Amino acid sequence: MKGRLLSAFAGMAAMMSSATGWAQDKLPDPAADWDHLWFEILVDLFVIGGIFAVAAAIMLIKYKAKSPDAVGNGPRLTKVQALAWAFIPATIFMADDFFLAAKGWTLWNTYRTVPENAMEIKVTGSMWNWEFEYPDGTTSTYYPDEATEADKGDGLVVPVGRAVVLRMTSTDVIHSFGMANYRVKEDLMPGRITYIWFNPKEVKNSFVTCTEFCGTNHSRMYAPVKAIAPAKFKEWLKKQADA
Ligand SMILES: [Cu+2]
Repeated sequence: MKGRLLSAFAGMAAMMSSATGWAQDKLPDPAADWDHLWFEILVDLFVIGGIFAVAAAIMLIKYKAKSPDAVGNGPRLTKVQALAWAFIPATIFMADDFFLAAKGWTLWNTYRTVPENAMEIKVTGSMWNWEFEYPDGTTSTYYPDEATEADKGDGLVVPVGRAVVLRMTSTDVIHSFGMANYRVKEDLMPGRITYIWFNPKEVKNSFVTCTEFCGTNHSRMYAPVKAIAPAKFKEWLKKQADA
């Protein structure tokens, strides 16, 4: 437990130094931070869960009634001892919960703070399609049911190494833009503009799915998300403009 507390303090110190690290020209990586926090929550659940399971098993065996009419003789605790037994363990376990909750808020802050110079792409959700509009007016979309790749479209294409902010709205019902790979999800609503940002740090093909049931073709409302090299992205944009 001492080791856990120490590592908790080390974590807090690391968090503070990473908070000052914001000033440096380094792009935050919310997806990696999300994974890190999720791992810590799992460790927390299993370690604390394990402690309670072992303690429960030991007490079940050790204090099992030897005969049906056995009368227990538990230790008599003073008021101070009883309170200490209740509050000290509770404080230790709660400290870890508060620590993880604080980390969650810190991560949420990262999610809601769009880095400067992020590329803005407008996203319009409609039954049942995503449309992406780039700063130069280029649009891209994806229709999975079309016969040829060309007719389907490219979906969301982004250059690596730069933050991308999506400003999103819907023309009809509530949709939700979910990119599991980038650990982001946000609703789109008619009459409102919502946003998410992500950091495509490596060349990778992933996809976006609608994660809010929005009618009969909800399950067909997906599109590829292609993070490509900046030079290739430039080429792609130019090709779209020429088409
Ligand atoms: Cu939808």
